[in-house]
Amino acid sequence: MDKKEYQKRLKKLFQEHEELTKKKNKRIEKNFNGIYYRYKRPIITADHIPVLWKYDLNPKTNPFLMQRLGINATFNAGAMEFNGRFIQVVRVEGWDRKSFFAIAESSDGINHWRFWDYPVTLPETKTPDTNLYDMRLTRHEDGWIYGLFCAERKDPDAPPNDTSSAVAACGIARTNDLINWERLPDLVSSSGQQRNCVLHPEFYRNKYAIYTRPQEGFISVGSGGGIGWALIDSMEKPVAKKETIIDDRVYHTIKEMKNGLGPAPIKTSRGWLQLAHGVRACAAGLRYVLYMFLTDLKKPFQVIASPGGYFMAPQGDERIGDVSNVLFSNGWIKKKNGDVLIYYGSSDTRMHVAETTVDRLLDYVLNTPADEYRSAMSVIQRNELISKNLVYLKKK
Ligand code: M1P
Repeated sequence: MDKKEYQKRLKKLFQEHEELTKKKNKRIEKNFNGIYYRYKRPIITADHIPVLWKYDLNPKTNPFLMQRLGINATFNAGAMEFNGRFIQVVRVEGWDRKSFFAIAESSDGINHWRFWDYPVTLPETKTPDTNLYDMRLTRHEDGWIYGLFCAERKDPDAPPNDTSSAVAACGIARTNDLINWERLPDLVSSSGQQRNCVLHPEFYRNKYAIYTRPQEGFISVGSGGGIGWALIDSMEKPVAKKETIIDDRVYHTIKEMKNGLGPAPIKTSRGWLQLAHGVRACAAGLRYVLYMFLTDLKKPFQVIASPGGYFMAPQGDERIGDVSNVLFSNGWIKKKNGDVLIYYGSSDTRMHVAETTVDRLLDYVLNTPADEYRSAMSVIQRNELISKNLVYLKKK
């Protein structure tokens, strides 16, 4: 490539990236379900990754201006407000299939997401991690910001020809500035595998409380599963002596096969709003949807409202990606005015945002009928709604 062409391509790369980050998103008003608004375009994609992270810009060492370290996907981000800005800790996956964390920032939580200069450098424990992903951020009342994430390693007990068996553990790190991270030991629990662990923001009886997801295998939960609750004495030596399942998987529901908590819960006057994902198996593979429930303010392990069915399911382009038919959320932000921004990854490929309010979410969890587990009951629920509506319309 001659010098002129090289410079032209280089300029175009930066221009295209700039244009992408400057594009404004549009709220979808059509077919609003009264619960949340979706936005038209994804908010963070692999193309949002800075040019400097992918290309060697020196013509001497990269004469064809090739991507040297490509990015496959940007998804499943933790989120929080930090110094007046909206922050996502994005799971960034390279062409090499390794995920790492990188912080993207926006001034309104919806538009113009830009990555910080460098990805997060997370220290390792004595047993190096093979893959890290799905960080849940918690601003704990002890003053630290904690990140709990999946630390995946090859199963040391796997036979030599087994190159896929893995062990998932709950990795833990903390920070004050989102730049310098202190790595703490992984959570110790009696279950073989842990993913989807979330730190509750407040102490419970002077102990730290962690929502867990005990499972037997790396993919399958085996006889385990459900969203668990465990108390630990210290984050420096995190040991979950006992896990109690607070939200189980149930036959023929959206969480028949497995489930896992999403972000740290939002505290409201009526209880803790909880967002989770539920998984079922079908001919097309696993289907991941989001669902919600409410837990008691004083006993956050006690479910007090549990709307039936899913809250959000993959739609349109969201249905297609690296792992299709998946919605996954591990980040949301409650704004001071009561608005809530829900960040969700689609099909393990890109990030989206949905917009709602605490009031709407409370109405949703408190007034959506529960799953009654049988078709006949579903018909009764719907008939009741229709009859009530007919009476109301007649009176009007
Ligand atoms: O591929 C779908 C999801 O699979 C895992 O979630 P879970 O532990 O509930 O099965 C995670 O790898 C998640 O990142 C991914 O989106």
